[in-house]
Amino acid sequence: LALLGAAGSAPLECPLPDGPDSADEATCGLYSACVWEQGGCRLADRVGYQLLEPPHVIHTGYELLLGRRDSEITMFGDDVERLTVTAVEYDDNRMALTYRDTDAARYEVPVELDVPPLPTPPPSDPQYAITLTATEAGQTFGVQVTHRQRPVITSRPELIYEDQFIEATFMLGASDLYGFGENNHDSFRHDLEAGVTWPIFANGHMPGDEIENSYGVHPFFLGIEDDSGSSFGVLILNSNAMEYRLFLLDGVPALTYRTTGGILDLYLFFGDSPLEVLQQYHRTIGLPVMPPYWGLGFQLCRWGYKSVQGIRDVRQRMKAAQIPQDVQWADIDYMDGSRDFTIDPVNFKDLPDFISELHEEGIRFVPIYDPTIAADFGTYGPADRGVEQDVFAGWLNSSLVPENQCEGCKDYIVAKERTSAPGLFPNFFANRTLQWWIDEIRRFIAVAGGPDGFWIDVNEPAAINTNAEGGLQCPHTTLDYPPYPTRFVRCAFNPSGTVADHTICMASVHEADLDGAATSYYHYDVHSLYGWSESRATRAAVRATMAGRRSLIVSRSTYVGAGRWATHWTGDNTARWSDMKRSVVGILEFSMFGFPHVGADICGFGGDTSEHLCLRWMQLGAFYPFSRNHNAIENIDQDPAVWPSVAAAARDALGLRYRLLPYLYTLFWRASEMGETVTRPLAFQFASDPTLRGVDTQFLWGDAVMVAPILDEASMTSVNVTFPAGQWWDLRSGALAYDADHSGGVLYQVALDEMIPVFGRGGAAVPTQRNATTTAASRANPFSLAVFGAQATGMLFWDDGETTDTFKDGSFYHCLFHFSDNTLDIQVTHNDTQWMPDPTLSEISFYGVPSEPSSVSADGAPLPADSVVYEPATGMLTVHTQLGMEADHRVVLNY
Ligand code: MIG
Repeated sequence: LALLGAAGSAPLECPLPDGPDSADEATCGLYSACVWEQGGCRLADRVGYQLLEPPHVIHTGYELLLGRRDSEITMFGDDVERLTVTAVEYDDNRMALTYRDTDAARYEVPVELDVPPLPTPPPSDPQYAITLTATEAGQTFGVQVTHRQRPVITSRPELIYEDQFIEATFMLGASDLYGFGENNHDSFRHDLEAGVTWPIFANGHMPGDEIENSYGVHPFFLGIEDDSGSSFGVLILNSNAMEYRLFLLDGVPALTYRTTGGILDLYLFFGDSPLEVLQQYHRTIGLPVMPPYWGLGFQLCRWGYKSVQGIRDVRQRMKAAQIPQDVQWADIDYMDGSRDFTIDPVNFKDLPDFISELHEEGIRFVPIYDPTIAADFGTYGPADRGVEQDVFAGWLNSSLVPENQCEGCKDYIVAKERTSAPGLFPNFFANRTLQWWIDEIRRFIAVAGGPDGFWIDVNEPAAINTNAEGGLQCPHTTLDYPPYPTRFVRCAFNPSGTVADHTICMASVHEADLDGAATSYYHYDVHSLYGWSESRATRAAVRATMAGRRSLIVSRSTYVGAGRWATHWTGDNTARWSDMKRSVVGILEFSMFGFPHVGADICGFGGDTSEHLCLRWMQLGAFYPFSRNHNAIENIDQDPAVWPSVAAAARDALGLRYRLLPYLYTLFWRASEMGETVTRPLAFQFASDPTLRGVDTQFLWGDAVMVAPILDEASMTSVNVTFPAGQWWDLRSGALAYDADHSGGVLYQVALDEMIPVFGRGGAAVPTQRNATTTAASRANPFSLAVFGAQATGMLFWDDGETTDTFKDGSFYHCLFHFSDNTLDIQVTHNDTQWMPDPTLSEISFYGVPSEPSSVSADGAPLPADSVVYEPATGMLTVHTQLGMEADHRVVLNY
């Protein structure tokens, strides 16, 4: 409680709509909640709420009734007079703190969280405790949550809760803070000294170098509290335009959170490590979808293929260069007039034939879909059927409908995207729209004989001419012109300076009935859920049309929980070294957000790439969980077969990726069943080493494989690798690279024709498979195992790689590896091997064997001497075996 008092003293900045730089005495004087003091515009002390009656203790926490401290002062008016705050303890690791208007219903995010239904029994041994600073009527409200006695969240009294503006500041018990997005962060850990205010609101603009809000919305952050790695996470479940600022307030880490609607709804997660917190978070928002095995293969795309023959040519040179490829993509080029569900009748007329050619080779095809439906009535079925079934988003009321907006467009909202005609926007919140979307996809599959996956683009949703000169002007309601429009409107890329820049008007409406009760949403509230709703509809279409196949849905705009249905790529980066570096931050953040299958456009989307950049980027991208090279129209070709040097680098790096796929796939299974992460920062895996907290130029796959990419043009042939304590082996040479009980750095020279360093961690046993140029072929190979160090553990999960619910239905294989005392045990826990064309463990590599064993035996029988190879220089022992994987085995190194 003492801490609360201290935290309460430093003044808070007043939220001026034009930003802190607009602060002057006159502007400050416009707001009765603000005071001009010492040359700054501060929030008045009287801002906030007080208890109206003593707290009610409910069996899962508290219920509190609050009233305003001073009803004479306001920021933007329409203050909520009475608030009901509930503190709910769900279980030992999770609780919620929810602030609602006592007297009126407000919009709440329609995303269901997986928390126990109330009333839930009180948790037996919560890691956290809630303390209230006020207990008597009339006292100023404050709440503090401690995690194992340490205060981690302490509310400041100056809470503002108005119709279109909510602001809350919390003091935080951690200075290593990560998360919040989607933003183009340059570093993974937040820089509290810089204390930047970042907007969050779905936006389709190409990310640049300024402070920007990007495609998706994830109001989730995590703090590591101390040297033990003890951590907490916070989800602020809200979907309105918002902003956050992580900064130092009188030297103490703090968060100021502002949103423009909805409610203030905090979910708190606690764990002994960051990974535990993320597991709690992923379980709560919905476990990520399991990608098909082929989705882990290399994927090739570009915008600007001129014809089917153009794609065939690229495919040919990929094959000639023997570069692995599992998926061929097609951008809007294949469409007729950029319209969904059509095929260009001239240049892409043989697309269906091409899709079957790909299938014969074991390659998959993923085309793009835009949400916008061209208003080409009479000649374009999807639009006609859409109007007939009333699937498009309309206006708040008919008085807002612009005159003559387009013939046959009824009262729908019309905006321009890339289609030849004005575009209509499907309202994916309605069941009838889902049915229409499923039907259109089914019709397209019938014509094209594919696709295997769905690339759902520009679903922020993007509309290029809204509020632009000569474009559609949104009506002047408080929805499109809210009193506090957030920092978004001041972003460099927001030329109109409005909330609806580059998207549809906030005054449009979505009728909704997906979860039973019919309601309708203003676009203002659900704008950032548009990609979420399209992901959900597309997943429904996959279920309805693809007979139990997982498929792959890759969405540009995402929201909390959409990882259940779709995966993500980080959008329109630029072919620059700085964007390559930033991509590591992006994939680490999306793994936090529950999107383990994520990657950036390899070699860069915008602008021409260069041979060296593309070479290093192919090497890094070979270790993106979602590995796709993609390029914008009019840029030079950048598929990896273009340059012999890049082709060689791609063969090597993707070769290693394909060898490691059984391990990577097992990680994806663990993510989709247990909420684990696939790609991890060193800070989260080795959380008790505070020196690793800022490392964001390297990453891990699970806990066993560490990738150290080359990210700097200035040092294109060297990289300083940070090693966490322990033993690490260089997978390129098999040599021991690091062995210490503390972390440290080692400088590596990496010539342009050498692969970036990738390491195996001492203590890990990693299942692998001989690589091939497709996963269809690599899956047919026997398995291998890499055992790092004198003691190691690991596991393998395997199934058909293709159909849904294999784990639930028991159609899978699973085994455990355990090595110690020179004895390797392979223990089969579920022995359905029918999906393994060759269920044999044919090679085991032991890294770090100090001396040559006299013999090696398998299941008690010595192996022939020529099947055991020992390299004294590296200490690597390779054992060739023929072990059937359906049964347990024991392999012993005899001395
Ligand atoms: O307005 O479909 O982010 O990957 O190539 C651009 C063309 C629309 C944006 C996507 C990008 C894609 C491009 N799209």
